[in-house]
Amino acid sequence: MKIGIVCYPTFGGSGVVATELGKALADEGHQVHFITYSQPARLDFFSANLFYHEVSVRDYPLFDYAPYESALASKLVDVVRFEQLDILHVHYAIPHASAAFMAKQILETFGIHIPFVTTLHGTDITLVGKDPTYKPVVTFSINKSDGVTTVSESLKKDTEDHFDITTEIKVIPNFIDFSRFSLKPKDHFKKAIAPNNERILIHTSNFRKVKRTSDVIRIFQKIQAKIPSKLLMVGDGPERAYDEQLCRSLGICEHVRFLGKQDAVEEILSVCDLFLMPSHSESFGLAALEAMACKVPAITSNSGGLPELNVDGFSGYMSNVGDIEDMANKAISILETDEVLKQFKENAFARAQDFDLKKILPDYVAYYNKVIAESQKLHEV
Ligand code: GMT
Repeated sequence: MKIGIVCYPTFGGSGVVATELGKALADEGHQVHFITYSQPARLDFFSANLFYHEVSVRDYPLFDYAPYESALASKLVDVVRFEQLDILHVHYAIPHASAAFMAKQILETFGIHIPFVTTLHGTDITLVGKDPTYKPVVTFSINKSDGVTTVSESLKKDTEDHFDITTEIKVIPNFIDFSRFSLKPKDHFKKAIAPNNERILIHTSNFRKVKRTSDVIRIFQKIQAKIPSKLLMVGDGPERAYDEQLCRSLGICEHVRFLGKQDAVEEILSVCDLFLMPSHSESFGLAALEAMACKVPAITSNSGGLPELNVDGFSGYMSNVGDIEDMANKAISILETDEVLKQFKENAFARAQDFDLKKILPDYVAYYNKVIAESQKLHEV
């Protein structure tokens, strides 16, 4: 199959899923073309089946806002025609789904019928998409997609509850590549972070408000008061400066390290004991899955799709959004004894295996085949 993938090529979860999916499809022999405005973060190697087409937006004095969506649609038309793609898969509704729809209409004028699949990842529905600024376009482009997937049942329900959806949505959850995410021997790093064998907690995110990173700091403060421990804050974003300030005012700076954006997050996870994800809303929680794959249990909120990933009392625990006390107590119950911690680590790993890339990839391939077959049938008539 020849597949075109459109995504935000950044550190965000949707870009990671799109890139990892493309790499796995290429490994299986499919030809994969990424069409984005810069090289996706995890696509920094050579593979015979992987191609990258850059969307460049021409600046012009008239434009206060350069029309990225038009540039993307034009690029899609160009790549589909030249590379003779079979299907487009766009990740994140805004503006990728509407650009794909526009490209599809233009391609029809050349007698080319290409179906497109839209994968909804979370904030494109739960935050930005619901906003009246975008809602009519998001609704229209979801309904005009030849296939629509969401990363959890919860996101499917949110989409159906908040938009006037006339198309069938298929749930295909996030996945994990165990050839990358597994325990790495990083004892020297553990010694540097926790020289007195303290427990190590970790949070990874883009530090947006929705992640409630200040809750992470406050939960940790309560844990630290009971159990010798350290906290690693990985990633960067708008809340980081406030969080650093909060650590100062709580007097816990010597126990908290802000590491910024990190490529080899699996190496850091390998030395950690517990993952904290108190998000206000989380459609799946890929970062928690990455932690579990490295045998790190998770304390999460019970929002969105997190209950579909984190099995309460097994791979970690869940609490109501904002219940810092409960999250801290549950974390302490895991960290208190080596035996309990060891059991939770094994459980987290076992749960992660349900989302092994090898199990999820065939769902995408089968879905592409179905969408292509339906489109071909439509144009035979
Ligand atoms: O978590 C983020 O803010 C990034 C965001 C994205 O779209 O890049 O992640 C979303 O997609 C991930 C991959 O499908 C999901 O695992 C995350 O749960 C989801 N984030 C939210 O719903 C907040």
